Amino acid sequence: MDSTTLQKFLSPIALGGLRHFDSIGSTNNEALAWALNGAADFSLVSADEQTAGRGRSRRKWVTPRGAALAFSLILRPSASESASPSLITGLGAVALVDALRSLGLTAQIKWPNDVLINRKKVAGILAETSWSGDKLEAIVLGIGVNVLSASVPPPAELSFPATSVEAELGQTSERFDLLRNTLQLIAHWRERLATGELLEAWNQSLAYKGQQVRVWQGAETALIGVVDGLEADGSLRLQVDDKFVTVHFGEIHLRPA
Ligand code: BT5
Repeated sequence: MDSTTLQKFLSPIALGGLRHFDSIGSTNNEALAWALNGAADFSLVSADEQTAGRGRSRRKWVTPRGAALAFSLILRPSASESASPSLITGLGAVALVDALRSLGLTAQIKWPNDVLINRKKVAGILAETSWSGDKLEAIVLGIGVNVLSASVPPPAELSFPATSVEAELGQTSERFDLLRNTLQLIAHWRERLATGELLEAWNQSLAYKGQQVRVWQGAETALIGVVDGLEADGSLRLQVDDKFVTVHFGEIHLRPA
């Protein structure tokens, strides 16, 4: 879809602006640069292909041409969003889970930033912040979704099993319908961020609830505990033996134990 057609297709959504690329390095990089140059709230960068898509800690995110969704939304944070920027990852995840549900798929959120279907990763979220001194100027919410089977990287490139919407549905679906629906749901849940409803929905879709997981940060020894739920700022609460431990956002890995 070219830029003009996409603009029209997304017209029911109050976007601050739109930049759509056939191919780009990373939509998050473009969005961060645009945010520095005055992008309005809810401006969108999307691409048919990323050649340098990023996950956390500069890990690679694979987006082959025409097979996936790769987009980044620029949010100019309100006071409550500035107070809890970590909820923005949950905002993207909950919206996507809802959008997938409307396709008939049950997805879960593997804390902190993966969306799973049948225990396989269908999407990854990368929320990044842009600061001016101690003022949070913008949050870039980057989302990559494997839509067609061709978007799933070979197992050798993966640290966790992956899937696509097509593989899980057993049929193809229209990428841009999913994009429009997800953006509408992001706008919907954004209004419910400060009320606690977003956190409740995130909690409800949390993967491994009541199950034992291993969580580790960098090279630290893994913490083994049972997933209990989320704290008010989106941190993960684990039950470790007879006490609760809060795991904060950061360079975290979580796996079923
Ligand atoms: C993520 O990081 O899962 C966040 C991915 C965010 C991608 C979006 S696309 C739009 C925007 N622009 C960007 O440049 N990024 C965002 P992390 O949890 O660190 O997971 C990265 C790991 O996922 C890699 O090390 C691979 O093992 C795996 N991976 C890479 N591509 C994948 C894919 N298409 N499907 C499933 N897993 C993948």
